[in-house]
Amino acid sequence: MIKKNKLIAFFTLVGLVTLLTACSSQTKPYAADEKLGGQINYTITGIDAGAGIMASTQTAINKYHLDDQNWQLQTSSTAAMTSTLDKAIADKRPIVITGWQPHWMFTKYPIKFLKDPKNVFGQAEHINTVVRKGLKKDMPEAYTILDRFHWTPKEMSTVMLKVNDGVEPEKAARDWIQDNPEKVAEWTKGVKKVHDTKIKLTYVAWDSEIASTNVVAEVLRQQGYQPTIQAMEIQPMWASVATKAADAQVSAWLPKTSGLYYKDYKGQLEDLGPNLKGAKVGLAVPKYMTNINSIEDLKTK
Ligand code: PBE
Repeated sequence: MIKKNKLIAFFTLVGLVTLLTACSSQTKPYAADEKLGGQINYTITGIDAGAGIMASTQTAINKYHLDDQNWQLQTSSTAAMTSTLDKAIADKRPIVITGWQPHWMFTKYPIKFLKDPKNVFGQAEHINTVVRKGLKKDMPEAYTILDRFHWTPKEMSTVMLKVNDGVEPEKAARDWIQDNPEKVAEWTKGVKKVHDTKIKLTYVAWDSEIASTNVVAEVLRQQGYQPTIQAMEIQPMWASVATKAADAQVSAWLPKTSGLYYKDYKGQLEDLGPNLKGAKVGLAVPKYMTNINSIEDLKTK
């Protein structure tokens, strides 16, 4: 009898130890002397499937031959990705994410871009304003403001951070406009006020686009427009302006990130050029992963 109890105790212990080891291997801090791939199940943590950065990352997986090791890109959302990043950083665990700037993830977390020697993501990006054909004739005031609208990554970040802190996007946009009257005056100088003219902007609900679209809509509202902004997937957003269902969008990350959509719809819309310069897209890791500095390191280190 005693023997049997001992045996049960022994196997319970073995089971417990196995369980603990299994759990702890998921929360193990980054080990520079072990292969990175095995530590994160050869997984890059991504965002929504339609995002340009997801297509570029898939290209990177192929071009850097990460597919030979069965590296995969996990689809989620920006919110899920940043929350996974948050938890990984809290435990100093390894993680590879799809990263871009401007975004508060680079302000809030100690992360770095990986070098991209094959230039899959491109050096720098700009975000363009794209309007429907005929807008200049139909709404010259809005056209002028949209054409002039431009700001810096830092200015965009101010609005993004506020929204991330829980402020309603419209309120964050109004606050920014109030704090930056000279900037707004630059966009609206000499433009006639209008009265209750409807105008529609479409966007994808990425933090950067929530910020820019709300600021532009608010400026147009103060000019006398009745703006509506509508969030949708990236492809319908491009189509909405091309088919004139919407008047404008300020979310065209180029030349690479939205490049395919731009190519498809170029002839059916008017490109007003950059509203923001100095954006960047790529893969990123926490800075404590000191030996991982290039996308090539994902395969070799
Ligand atoms: N982003 C942010 C988007 C554009 C805005 C880089 C995640 C993308 O299409 O990938």
